[in-house]
This record gives sequence, structure tokens and C-alpha cells, in this order.
Amino acid sequence: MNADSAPAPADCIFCRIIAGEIPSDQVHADDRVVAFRDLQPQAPVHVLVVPREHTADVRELATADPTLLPHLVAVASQIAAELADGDFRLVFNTGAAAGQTVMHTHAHVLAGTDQHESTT
Ligand code: D5M
Repeated sequence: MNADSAPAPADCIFCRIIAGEIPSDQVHADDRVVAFRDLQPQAPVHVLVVPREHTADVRELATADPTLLPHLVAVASQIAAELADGDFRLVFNTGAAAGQTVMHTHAHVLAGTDQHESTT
């Protein structure tokens, strides 16, 4: 755990996916992030890029490990190039009032022909 991040809740669903306790349709994994397809896709390609270390949201991540954000963007870009035409939206719902439902930092990568119509 990073000194600036709170401990992960025991029931964090994304921590459990990262630990292999819950299956996912994984498209990328490295030592810092994993990426898997969203269960409720809002675009032809809808992938979540999730830091392995638990933080609640991107505000907390930016403080706890600012070097991770450019890596996350690079992974999103790679996924959009591999699975779609390279163009993508990157969405961080941040806080419950902004629609965040899973309180483990994640970026939605939305790509494919009609990704501009997504409301995520
Ligand atoms: O987005 C949280 C997203 O997480 C939402 O689009 C559904 C997705 N989700 C929830 N559980 C799973 C599992 N088990 N696999 C894949 N995707 C999942 P938010 O920004 O917090 O609203």
C-alpha cells in the first residue's frame, strides 16, 4: 500500500478481479495495471483500465502515485489501437455524485464506431 492511499475494503470487486478471485475478460495486464472488458458495454469496445494498487478514485491516485496516470493513458491508447481504430474516449467517473459505482480507481476506455454516443 502506498503511504498516501487508504487500505482497500475487503469486498472491493476490482481488487478481487485483480487477485483472480472473480473472472474477467482481460485484455491487458502488466505490473501496474490490468484491463478487462466492462460487463455493461456502452461502446463497441468498452474496457476498464484498473491500477493494481487500490485507490478510491483518480483524485486519490493522482496524489498517491502521479506516475501511474501517464502509464494508464498509454495502456488505454494501446488498447484502442489494438481493438479499434485508435480513437477513444477516456472517462474517470469520480465520486458517487458523478456516477462512480465501483470505488476502486478505473478508467473507461470507449472506442469503436459509435463510441461518441456513449453517456458513460
Ligand atoms: O463504472 C463501473 C463499471 O464497472 C460499470 O460500467 C460496470 C463495470 N463492472 C462492474 N462489475 C464488473 C465486473 N465484475 N466485470 C467487469 N465490469 C464490471 P463506474 O465508473 O464506477 O460507474
